[in-house]
Amino acid sequence: MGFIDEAEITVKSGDGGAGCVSFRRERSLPKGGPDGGDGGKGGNVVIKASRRLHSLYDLHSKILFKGQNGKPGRGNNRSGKKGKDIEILVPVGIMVRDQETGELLADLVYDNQHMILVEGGAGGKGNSHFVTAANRAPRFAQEGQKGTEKRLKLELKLVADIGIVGLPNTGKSTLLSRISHAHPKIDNYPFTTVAPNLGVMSFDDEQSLTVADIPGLVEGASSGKGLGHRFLQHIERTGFLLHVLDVNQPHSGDVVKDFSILRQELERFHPCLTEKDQVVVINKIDLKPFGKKSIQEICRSFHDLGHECLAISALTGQGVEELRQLLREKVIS
Ligand SMILES: Nc1nc2c(ncn2[C@@H]2O[C@H](COP(=O)(O)OP(=O)(O)OP(=O)(O)O)[C@@H](O)[C@H]2O)c(=O)[nH]1
Ligand SMILES: [Mg+2]
Repeated sequence: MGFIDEAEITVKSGDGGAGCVSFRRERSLPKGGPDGGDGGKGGNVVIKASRRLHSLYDLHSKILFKGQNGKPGRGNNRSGKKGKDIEILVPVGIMVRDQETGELLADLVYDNQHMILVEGGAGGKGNSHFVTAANRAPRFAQEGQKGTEKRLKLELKLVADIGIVGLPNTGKSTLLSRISHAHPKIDNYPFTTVAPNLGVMSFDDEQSLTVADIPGLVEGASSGKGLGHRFLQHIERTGFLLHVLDVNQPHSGDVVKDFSILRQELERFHPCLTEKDQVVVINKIDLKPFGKKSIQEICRSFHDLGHECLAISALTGQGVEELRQLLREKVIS
């Protein structure tokens, strides 16, 4: 369903460098002791989540990620250089599984979260470590440990920052297309949206937020009406909700009542959905509000109920920039 993106990759950590067999050679010390240094550790393969990325697209061209090998140890007790780690950058919301066993190795859910997927092999010990009373001049050193190879499956379940909810035909997809670069299908009938749409809302300073627009909800969705509750799972993990209401043609004849119908359906699905931070968005203010109340009066009714409220026209763009800035303040902080 829309949000899921998959990739298969192979990761291999670097081999450890070999330990060195060497003896001190100095004019004053013709038979110097062993001085072979240790091999360097192999590089790790690390996975890191970044909120700047939104798809696994970049990974498709690259399928092998390899940590650098450690360098061998040298004489004079000099250790070999450690192999460099390699970092795989992925979007936030990535789950990593072992391809063979299916075991979940990582679930990266916040920005900059990272973990080692395969640890580099240990460097071998140089011959100076193996001196014993019986053998003062060991002629052997340890091999470096081999790196580990794994085949992994990456699965992206985007965790949107903001979810747009509303009754059908209120302008949710129009709003998404205004505040982000997404181009969802928009039309003047209910249930135009049949699967979630996802957009990225970016700001001048390169900050960005992901927004999910889900199909319209109707009264009785919990008993299977309309498209039901099937898509609400996608906004369960969002931190913020926008309730979009149609001020021109409210379904129940009253915008405030429409809002309570919506809240009730969300509550039935999961009470956590009504506890999220949220803003009420009164849409279609380019048209005449239904009934006698003015836009200001409608907004006041929402304020009186304790909800923040913004009046916009997703079609003409009026109030949309204010909404974007409000979201930026509330969600990026
Ligand atoms: N006049 C006016 N029309 C709007 C506005 N916003 C959306 N519309 C119109 O309302 C209709 C429905 O818009 P959509 O964005 O598809 O609504 P939706 O909430 O996504 O609908 P579903 O996906 O079916 O639930 C379309 O004809 C839009 O052009 C607005 O601010 N003003
Ligand atoms: Mg829609």
